[in-house]
Amino acid sequence: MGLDLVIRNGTVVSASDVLNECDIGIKDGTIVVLGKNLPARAGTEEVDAGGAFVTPGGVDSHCHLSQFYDPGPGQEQKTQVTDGNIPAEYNFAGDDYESGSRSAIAGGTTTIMSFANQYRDDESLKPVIKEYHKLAQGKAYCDYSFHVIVTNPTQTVLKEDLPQLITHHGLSSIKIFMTYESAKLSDYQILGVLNAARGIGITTMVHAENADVVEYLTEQLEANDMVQPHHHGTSRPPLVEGEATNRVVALAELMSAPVLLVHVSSALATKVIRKAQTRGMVVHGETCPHYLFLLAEKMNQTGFEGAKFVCSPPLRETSTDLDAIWQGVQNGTFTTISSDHAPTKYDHPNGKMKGFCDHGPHGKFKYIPNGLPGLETRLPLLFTGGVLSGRMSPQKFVELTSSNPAKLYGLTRKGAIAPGMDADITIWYPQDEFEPFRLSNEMLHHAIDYTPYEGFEFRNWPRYTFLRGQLMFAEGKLVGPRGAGAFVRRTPSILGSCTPVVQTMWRN
Ligand code: DUC
Ligand code: ZN
Ligand code: ZN
Ligand code: ZN
Repeated sequence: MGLDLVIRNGTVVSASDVLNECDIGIKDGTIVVLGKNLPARAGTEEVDAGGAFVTPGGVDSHCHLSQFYDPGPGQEQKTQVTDGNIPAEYNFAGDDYESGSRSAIAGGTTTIMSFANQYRDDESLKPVIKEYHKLAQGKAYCDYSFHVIVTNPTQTVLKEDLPQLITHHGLSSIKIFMTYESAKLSDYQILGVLNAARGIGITTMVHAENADVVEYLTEQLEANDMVQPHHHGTSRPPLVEGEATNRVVALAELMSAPVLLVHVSSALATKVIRKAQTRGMVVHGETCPHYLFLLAEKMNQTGFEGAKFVCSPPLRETSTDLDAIWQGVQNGTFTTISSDHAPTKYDHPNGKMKGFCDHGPHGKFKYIPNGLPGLETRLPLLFTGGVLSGRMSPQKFVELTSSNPAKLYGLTRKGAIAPGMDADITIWYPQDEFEPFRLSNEMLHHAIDYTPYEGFEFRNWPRYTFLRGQLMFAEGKLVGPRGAGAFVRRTPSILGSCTPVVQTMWRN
């Protein structure tokens, strides 16, 4: 067996083990053997990973690319994009598949899952799935899949599209919203979605915030001229997330359906999830680096700069919430840590400044697009602030950033360095050879004009990123081509999807 590539002597980490001085043999983009002193033939490439951690390429199961996820209060949703390019008149302020996936690969992430957002007046999910294939095809630097956001759960969606989602489209997850005028579903609609998704292997991701509370508090704040960016946080206190989390867990229990709470930010929501798990429900939690490393004070800056940190759920006020999220990471409440990369440029009329222009002397937080950039920084932040700071073992790091998201969303060839898996591999620097540095946005590969982690110290960074055996990123430089990334079909979740069935009279 002639190997194409051997990665030598690395400290190879899986979700369960750390293998010292281990070689990885790769053939045709697949890992075929692990061992010591693997043989090389003429033509076998060799990479020295001595003294360095070698981890499976990151799987980022939550990012928003080429997406107009919330047009903002009183604004129409954009019409459909049909030719695979975002029309110039959209004056798009976010990341598309090219810039987003470029940023992912430069941060050690080899698979991303982004969203295909059903238009509110579409009867079916099919058009938007087609549209997102066009938006992504040929542009990506890493592999990708989609979650479909269901904003209009018609009978076509529930009875035709969802049952075909896995078999026909290779997609095994959907996302629903409990907030945002343009996306939110009623409890009645949520029950319908959960009932349709249960038993067919589809994971339902839920954005849990109470829409009415947000609307009410926002009105009260506006009446008192409390409209600056940091009041975005005031309008969404932890109870907003806690109540909605509790409600959707109850709805899921009624339907015996698995759910995944995305971007969990508060102690309250974490506790609700933990309790549901303890009584045997399949309730997964996802959190994000910004809820582990940033607090609400970031929104409280001079001028309008606080808008750079506006996301939903918001950054929390005190370390009580931040510590509870860390605890949830450590005790297994969270299944995955994703970036929730949902960026817009700051200095752009459709970016963060949209909340300023034409909205009075302080701007108005309710017009600021929600979301932060974070695809490229997710792994390095967690490596420095988790692994190297002793808050997370290397195995836990791999579990939460790669193995679990792969299993949860049915990516059967991703998330592990083992024979038969795709050779998606991230090699870090040997720790004693790495010069710590402070991050500045110019070092990043996204299309965004800021990073929330400006000035943060990093004590390691991915040195080489391989996608199916192809070197894509090396020592700070992109070396692989645009279009190397491909769409990956997914299977049902392989992380358990059998919440105990509540006996019902109404369902036969
Ligand atoms: N939800 C997300 O998942 N990302 C950004 C904003 C939001 O509301
Ligand atoms: Zn969300
Ligand atoms: Zn104020
Ligand atoms: Zn998101």
